[in-house]
Amino acid sequence: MSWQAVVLTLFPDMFPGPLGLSLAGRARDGTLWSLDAIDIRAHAADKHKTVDDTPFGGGPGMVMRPDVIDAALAAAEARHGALPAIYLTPRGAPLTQARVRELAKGPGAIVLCGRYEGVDQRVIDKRRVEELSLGDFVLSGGEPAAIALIDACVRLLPGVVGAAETLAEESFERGLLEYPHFTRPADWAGQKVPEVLLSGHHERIQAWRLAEAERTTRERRPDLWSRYKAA
Ligand code: 9WO
Repeated sequence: MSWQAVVLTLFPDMFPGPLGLSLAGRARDGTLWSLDAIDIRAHAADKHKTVDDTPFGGGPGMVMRPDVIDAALAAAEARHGALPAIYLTPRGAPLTQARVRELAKGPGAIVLCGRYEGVDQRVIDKRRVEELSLGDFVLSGGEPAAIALIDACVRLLPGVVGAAETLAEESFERGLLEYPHFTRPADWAGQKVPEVLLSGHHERIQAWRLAEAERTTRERRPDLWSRYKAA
């Protein structure tokens, strides 16, 4: 059974987008993973296809109606069976590589893309939709975040990325940021590649890479660094 990505969006034409190219695109032949973009507007009840309304309590913007989102989620589950449902929002819990790994190991995910100021909280709660954030910033909608989340999951599916060890070595698996990468030419713009990387001495190269991953993490992400040191 291939990994099922189901996206609920007001802009189905945004998909597959980048997911139709490169690694993810080649794997999307239905055997490794599949993508279904469901138009939320198709599940609006009235003849005007209304999907939003003004916020109770006043304030700027509009809110997506709970009945419309509920109907779209029901259609997704009817079509694809029970899948974890995720709502990408700045209000969400931080997405982690550990959560990505869990999702990639499962049957797939329904990804709800909000627009306007967001989705009525009652349908999120009723359907126990998991609220996740990619970072502390606000997009114009959830679609770019959905593409990122699906890409992060698809690249972990068996057979999508060639050398499994490439993934195994990923520093994130160890809770560290990646070490810096270099390629030819060895001398570029007067800057040379670190000598150790040209030495062919694998233990020294591995030690240098770990030291660089630790240095970068300590300098840029004290939160990750303290967790790594405690582990
Ligand atoms: C819109 C808006 C308009 C006026 C005043 C305040 C406002 N807040 C928002 C807003 O947060 N809109 C979001 C748009 C609602 C959920 C979907 N959208 C979204 C998701 N923007 N950014 C994300 C997102 C998702 C995951 N990780 C980071 C950001």
